[in-house]
Amino acid sequence: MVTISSEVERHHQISGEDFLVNYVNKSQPVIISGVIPKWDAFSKWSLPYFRSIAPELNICAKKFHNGKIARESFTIEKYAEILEEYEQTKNQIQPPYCHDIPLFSLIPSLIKDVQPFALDYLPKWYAYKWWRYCQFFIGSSNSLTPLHFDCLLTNNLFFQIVGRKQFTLLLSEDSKYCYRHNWRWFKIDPEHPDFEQYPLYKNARPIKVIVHPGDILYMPPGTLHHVRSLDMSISFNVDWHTSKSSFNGIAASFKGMPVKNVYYNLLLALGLIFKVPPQVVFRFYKSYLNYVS
Ligand SMILES: O=C(O)CCC(=O)C(=O)O
Ligand SMILES: [Fe+2]
Repeated sequence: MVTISSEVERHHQISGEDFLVNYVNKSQPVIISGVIPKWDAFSKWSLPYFRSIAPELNICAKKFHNGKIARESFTIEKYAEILEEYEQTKNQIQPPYCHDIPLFSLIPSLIKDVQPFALDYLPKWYAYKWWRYCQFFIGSSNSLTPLHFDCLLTNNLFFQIVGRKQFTLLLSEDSKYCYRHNWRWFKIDPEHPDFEQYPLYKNARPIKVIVHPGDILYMPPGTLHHVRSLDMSISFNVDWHTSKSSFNGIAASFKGMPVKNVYYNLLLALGLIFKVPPQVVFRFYKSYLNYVS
């Protein structure tokens, strides 16, 4: 069954081959439903659950303000308390957003809650300890990730577990209308665009989609996204390369990609193009998961 959701196709249970041929190879975003809803994560995961299994674990949360990011660290115990209070009262300042956390590596018991994992959609190279490439996003309703593309120009499979999120997507060819700064961030606020200050944005074609629990959203390399949590939310993604995107990720050194990012792309290209085993590559790639910029 195929339905169109404001220009992003929504499919029920497509095969790995279909996904590769019709979406990855054509750089088309897609939402895939019906693949993961049987995961135990849907009945188990919540912030109180994470608190019950790892109360003392320290997690880093971010505040995005005027193009700058401030970081603060909390125990899960404290973070759960802050979010609970916010969801009950909704009248205080927006809590910081726990963003890009490798939670499966920090709490390995969570890995069994996402079985069988959607490995058909990833290159085989990622199958070995795939959870090491997952980054979590945990936050209150109204949390916001401002407009950006993913910093290594990877593909992104985004798994929505708890709550809904509204994504505003812009395909990479529209980035020239969005006023880029600092490699991967953009000055446009797609929810309140200021056409006087940023007139080129009139030419852009933003696509709004709502991602629900059980959905997988695929974003091709370089897709701009602005993400608003509509509810308290738990999600995670896998940023991954094909051999072609890893090559493009290296070539992006000529388009202003920071040297450190090119280094991580070189490592991934060693795996995807030259078949260096993941056990070897990951030793050097690991630090990326705490870097992400
Ligand atoms: O969910 C979010 O707030 C941000 C997600 C994101 O930027 C990503 O998956 O790359
Ligand atoms: Fe992103």
